[in-house]
Amino acid sequence: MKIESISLHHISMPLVAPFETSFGRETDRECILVIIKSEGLIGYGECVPSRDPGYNYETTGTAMHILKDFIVPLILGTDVKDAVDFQERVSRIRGHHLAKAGVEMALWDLLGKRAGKSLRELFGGVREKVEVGVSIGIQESAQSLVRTAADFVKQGYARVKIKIKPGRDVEDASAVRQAFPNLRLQVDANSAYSLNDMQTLKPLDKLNLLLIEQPLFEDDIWDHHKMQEQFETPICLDESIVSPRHARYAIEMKACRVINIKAARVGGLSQAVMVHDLCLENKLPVWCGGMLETGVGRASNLALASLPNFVLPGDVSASDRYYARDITNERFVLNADSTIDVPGGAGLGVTINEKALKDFTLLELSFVAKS
Ligand code: OSB
Ligand code: MG
Repeated sequence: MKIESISLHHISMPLVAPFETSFGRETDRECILVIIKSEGLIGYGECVPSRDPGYNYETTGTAMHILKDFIVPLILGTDVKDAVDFQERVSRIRGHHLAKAGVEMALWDLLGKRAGKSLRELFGGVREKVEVGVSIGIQESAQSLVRTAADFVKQGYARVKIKIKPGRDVEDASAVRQAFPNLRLQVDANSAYSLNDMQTLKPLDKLNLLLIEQPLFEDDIWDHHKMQEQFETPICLDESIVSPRHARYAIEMKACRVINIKAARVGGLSQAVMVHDLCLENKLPVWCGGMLETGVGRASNLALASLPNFVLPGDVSASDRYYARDITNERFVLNADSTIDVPGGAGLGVTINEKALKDFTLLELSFVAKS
């Protein structure tokens, strides 16, 4: 595919409610929309870093820099065959997986549109709707958390994840468990603890949780192995799995029993499929993580989650859980069985609301190939 032009839109969208994790609180979601034009087609991709380096080291600022100064020059005006070709070119750029993944997503959108196939078809997805849950940020108190959880359960979410941090862990999780004895419940610490905290966290093991997500350091795998040895509840890794190689390390070290797959974190959809396949071979269940995506990234997550080993509900909630107004014309809705439909149109299967995109854009950079 001849890459004729690339534009990068740094956007900021108001969330319907603030989202608080162990690393910070967001009221507006920043990300970068990548738009690539090629041979009469337009491909869209979403780079998901936030404004601040809380989840990992990338930010919208670092991603803009890596995109404009390194990734764009490697592909603009050239013929990019496929995702393998793209990954080979960007392999000389260390890290910056969220930046790379946004471009790969746009290339997949183009590949699908050219072939007249959805991403689900291109990846070999096996389901037309995927089971989803909701990720609830830290609330004012355990009582307000229970009220928020009750509201989402009433809306039809059959799986709830709550964010925890030191001082807001066992009490919060116990309160939700007490209010909902049979709810599929899990917690996510976003790297807020160390092995010294095991005694504090031990009561979580008695709450019948689906999993405990990323309790320890974001660059750690070995200590998670030590923690898993002491816990009955499966440990799930998010931040630590930054590539298929890291997934293999975690499996070999028995550092977790579940992996949360985010295409962005592992450097692109092609890498995410590799992590999926590796986990399938090793009988490790996976689920699709989320980064508060716009409709563009949400479509991508749904396509990925249609692969066979995504057997746990994903953090891919309905559009109205995040944004009153989105940049896609399509909005994703929750079905009565706690699922969301996988888009069936060519590529990502979404279209852009140009007016909304314009209103949310803070900065736009465009690059056109010399003909
Ligand atoms: O750790 O899974 C995470 C959001 C931003 C950054 C990290 C995480 C999250 C979520 C939200 O948990 C998932 C979603 O609903 O998109
Ligand atoms: Mg997480």
